[in-house]
Amino acid sequence: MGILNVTPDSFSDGGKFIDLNKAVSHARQMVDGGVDIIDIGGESTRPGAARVSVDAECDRVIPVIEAIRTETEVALSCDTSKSEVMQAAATAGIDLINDVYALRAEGATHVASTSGLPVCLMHMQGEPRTMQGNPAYENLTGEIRSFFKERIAACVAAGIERDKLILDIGFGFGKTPAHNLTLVNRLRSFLDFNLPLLVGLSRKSTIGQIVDDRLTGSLAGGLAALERGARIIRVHDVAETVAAVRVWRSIQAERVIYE
Ligand code: 7PJ
Repeated sequence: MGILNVTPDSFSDGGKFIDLNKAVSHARQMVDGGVDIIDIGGESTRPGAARVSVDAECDRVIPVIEAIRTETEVALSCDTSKSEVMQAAATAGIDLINDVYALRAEGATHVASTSGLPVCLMHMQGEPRTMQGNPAYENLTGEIRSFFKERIAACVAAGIERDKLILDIGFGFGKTPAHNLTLVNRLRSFLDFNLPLLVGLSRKSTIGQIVDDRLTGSLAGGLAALERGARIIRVHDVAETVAAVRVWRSIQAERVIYE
């Protein structure tokens, strides 16, 4: 999954893709790099980021979704927590809802259910503005497992088919670096939900605390996640990730796939 930020204040892309032409050419570049899903987001969820109105978020993401949709078949997701944005994005032709708030916002389960789209449910302790204040867990994996159970039940109760759900530990969302790294290490303990696992650690501060070169660090982290059962990794650097994954997969398959 390649990240396409259309926020003027997102920490990594720093407003580079607020412009429609730039967003579309970034999308093309990801397609050329071998991306499977392009994740389009219009609200920064970095710690302390300002909230964005429904209209402002739609103004950012909907034209980008429509433009990319007309020129490529690649799967598109929308990174949003607002039901109105989910609805507009569904109408514009996305293939997946990616919600860091796990459909807890008013109306979100309803929109997801009626759209019939798959949904990624991410775990977050607290909310973006305050989540990095003092993240604390008595039982890290146990609490996240309970959260997933509760959200899966809420989604199923709202009419979303269970097999349309994807789970995400929420690397960096209300977690210390130690929590983040532990969760990737213990990713296998979430496999028994029998749902695809998504991990997003690309260029995040926990990676930056280990190494200066966040691209290389993200590649290593992404492979560690795949090795432990992640099915989707959410990344900024698509071509580099695809190359790394190709080598990992060749080893997995015990055969050379580049011939
Ligand atoms: C994630 C996300 C993540 C999912 C962001 C950033 C922050 N969606 N959206 N998982 N992170 N599913 O990219 O640094 O980890 S925004």
